[in-house]
Amino acid sequence: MQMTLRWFGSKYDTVTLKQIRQVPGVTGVISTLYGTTPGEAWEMEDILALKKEIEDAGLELAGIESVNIHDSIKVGTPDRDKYIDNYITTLERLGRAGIHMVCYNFMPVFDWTRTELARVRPDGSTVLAYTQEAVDALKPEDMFASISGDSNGAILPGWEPERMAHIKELFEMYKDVDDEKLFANLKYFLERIMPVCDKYDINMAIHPDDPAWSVFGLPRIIINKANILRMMKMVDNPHNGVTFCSGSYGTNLENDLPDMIRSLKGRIHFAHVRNLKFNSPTDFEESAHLSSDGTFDMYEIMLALYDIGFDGPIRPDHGRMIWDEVAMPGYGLYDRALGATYLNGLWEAICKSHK
Ligand code: DNO
Repeated sequence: MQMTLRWFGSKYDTVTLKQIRQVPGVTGVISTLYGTTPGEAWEMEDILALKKEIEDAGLELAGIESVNIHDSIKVGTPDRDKYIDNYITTLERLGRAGIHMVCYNFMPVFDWTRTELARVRPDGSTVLAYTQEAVDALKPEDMFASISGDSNGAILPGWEPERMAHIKELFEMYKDVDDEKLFANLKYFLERIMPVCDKYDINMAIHPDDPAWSVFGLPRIIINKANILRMMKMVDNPHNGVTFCSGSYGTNLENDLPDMIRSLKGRIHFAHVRNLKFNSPTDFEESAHLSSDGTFDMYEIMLALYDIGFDGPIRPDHGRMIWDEVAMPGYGLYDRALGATYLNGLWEAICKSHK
């Protein structure tokens, strides 16, 4: 596996490539072209400039998170082919630039959803948190405003204000889309992009829905073992793969994370590894990465990845805000660096004990 951190680009991130380079064991970053909107074809020169900037800092661009999918593709409207053509052009250019892993999601309207961006924990750190009760009390169009005050001025991935301004129209677009329709639209999209993925050896890695259940009555399908295996079978090509995100699948306590990992052998192309602490099955907060601070057995998760021969990029995921850092919630430097170091420690111990 290759340890990486997500990086939001020099224009948007408070964390620098130089700082990332100094986190022991981190050799790459995961990034994207910020400033592009879903549906457009990326320019080759922009891709190459991003890659060069990262390489000049002594790191590798280990993959893209995300090339986002236009809502017309998810909804399956008649103009979807135009947007799929643009997606294919982007993949072609990424392939030609030597980039072989692309993370994306198929969540309607909202990307990941949290109800608090700065819940204070007993140690004074602040974390992202979610309660179903808070969501149930809100109208979707008020969701963005209810959390944006705590974002430290950052634009959260998936919560771009331009999209949120059209939230009512977005809900309208999805009104006839149920789980089956979403599966069918995902299949259509994957079948169209697989030839270019085969040609350039691009591993597509779908990110799970977070939380792993329906919010605001919207359909959500990438939520559990049965559904993800259905998706793998539906387009049975190794380039149709998964971002295994422990914190997203883990929101549903019925998901057995190590078992899911083992069932996805050969199809996990990217891993997000983090821990959650549950106060009730529908009230959770993002703890430190250590097993002892949360609910998941992080050793078992890393062991399962080791057992299936996982060799893609991995990253610690959202961290706590600690040591007075001011950064995008979940994406400060300090706690993610601690997370990377901890995961590297687990991995070293697993490798040595298997010699
Ligand atoms: C949240 C992230 C998600 C993820 C997308 C993938 O921090 O894990 O926003 O990047 O869902 O497309």
